[in-house]
Amino acid sequence: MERTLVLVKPDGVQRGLIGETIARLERRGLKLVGLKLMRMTPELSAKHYAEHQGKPFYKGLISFITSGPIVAMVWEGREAVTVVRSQMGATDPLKALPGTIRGDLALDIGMNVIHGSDSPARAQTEISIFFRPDELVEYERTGDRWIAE
Ligand code: D4T
Repeated sequence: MERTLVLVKPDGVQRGLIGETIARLERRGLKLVGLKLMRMTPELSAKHYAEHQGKPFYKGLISFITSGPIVAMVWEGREAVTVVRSQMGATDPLKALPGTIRGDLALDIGMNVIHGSDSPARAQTEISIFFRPDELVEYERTGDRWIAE
């Protein structure tokens, strides 16, 4: 089953949106298989956002993402990467549709509450940056047979 990395960014933690974010993904039917509250170090954030190095918003992005605790999670489900991306909404919350997390809960392109991996390959890399294999939990949920046939 596909897995994806999700972060509740420092703005989401400070605004009390951890529960809201988890609830939306959980209600959709995705399964939480890894979870930690942590603070990203400059080294970790440089690794995570390596593709943005050199871009005009890079310095601000690193300073924001390391400015307070985040919640890192791994969610599992059929097409989990695509499902989370569509539920997050567009990077710029002003362009995100109502009903999405960013479209309902954010206004700023930097402070946009949530991160989700943008491809299955990226998800694997990102999960390995944030979690050791033994921190991910495999389990069955009794309700799973009512989510997908
Ligand atoms: P993340 O990676 O946080 O899930 O966001 P996206 O996948 O939706 O968007 P991204 O990788 O293009 O951008 C990463 C991160 O940088 C911030 N950002 C982005 C910013 O502050 N200014 C900008 O112009 C852009 C493009 C927001 C998300």
